[in-house]
Amino acid sequence: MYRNKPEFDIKYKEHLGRKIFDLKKQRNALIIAHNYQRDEVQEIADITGDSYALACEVKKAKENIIVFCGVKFMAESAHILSPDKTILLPVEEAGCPLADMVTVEKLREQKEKYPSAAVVCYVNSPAIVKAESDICCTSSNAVKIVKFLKEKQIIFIPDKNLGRYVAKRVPEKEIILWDGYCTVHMRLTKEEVLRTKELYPEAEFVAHPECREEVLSQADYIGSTSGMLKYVLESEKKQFIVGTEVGIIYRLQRENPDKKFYVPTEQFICANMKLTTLGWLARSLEKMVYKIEVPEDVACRARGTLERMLEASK
Ligand code: CIZ
Ligand code: SF4
Repeated sequence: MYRNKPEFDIKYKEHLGRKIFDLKKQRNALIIAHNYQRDEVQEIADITGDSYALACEVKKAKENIIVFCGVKFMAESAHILSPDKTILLPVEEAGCPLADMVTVEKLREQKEKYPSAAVVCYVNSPAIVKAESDICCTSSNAVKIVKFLKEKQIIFIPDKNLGRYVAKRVPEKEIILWDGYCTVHMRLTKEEVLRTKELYPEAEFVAHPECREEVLSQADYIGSTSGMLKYVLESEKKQFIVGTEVGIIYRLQRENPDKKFYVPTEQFICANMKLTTLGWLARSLEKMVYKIEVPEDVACRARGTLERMLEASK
């Protein structure tokens, strides 16, 4: 048997950290990380945020090489909005099961069934599906986008929980839901929330709209990761039960050192987001992998869908 010495891990991280830093300088690259990434990846990144904020940062960046620590649809959106930049995804297979629950073929069938409906596409979707949609949305602007559209009927893809959340707030529209869901957010049950509330009666419950309806009914605040960060920062409360992927706790804790955060289930971990480690990040910079490129004919249409969202959420 061999018992590892704790300092080994520290030295290994230091070594990788230095390597990443040197490679980043050498390549003049920018490292960006989603709010659900591992703590150490968020720590080494130049910018952290949600997928939409990160895509905007890529557009603004002066660097031409961007390492996107996140999942594939996010890197695709970055490339769609900044086609002249090199977008690297450190782990090729880091995908999003929710995004994969919608295909162009199935969407076309639905569009034929509801020819006068507008298609609103959550950012968690493949580029090719964005290209077939009328407008994009994020979890923070979905209500605004649906209200903004003149169509009464809306095909909302692919997240049914977010779609239902929007439908409740925009009753004047008919929202046609898609049977897609985030496999991670769906794991949280109402019972787990109630149990955690019993343990921490002073805590407020903040939840992501990708959670089940029964879970959202228990929330004091519902919003995207950016919305949650803002809400917690501005709140006078000192304790929070966090209803989204655990990676967000890194920033919540860093920005609110005097506040306490509780996780309602140990299962709130997105395996795809956690695939990116410091080792894969270093390799990505070293070998310049994996380049995410959306073919220009698809990118051009998907760009229109994303830009219509930017216009509508002004
Ligand atoms: O849009 C994103 O970044 C996702 C997937 C979650 C969130 O609310 O930030
Ligand atoms: Fe996709 Fe859910 Fe993971 Fe986000 S948390 S990347 S929606 S599987």
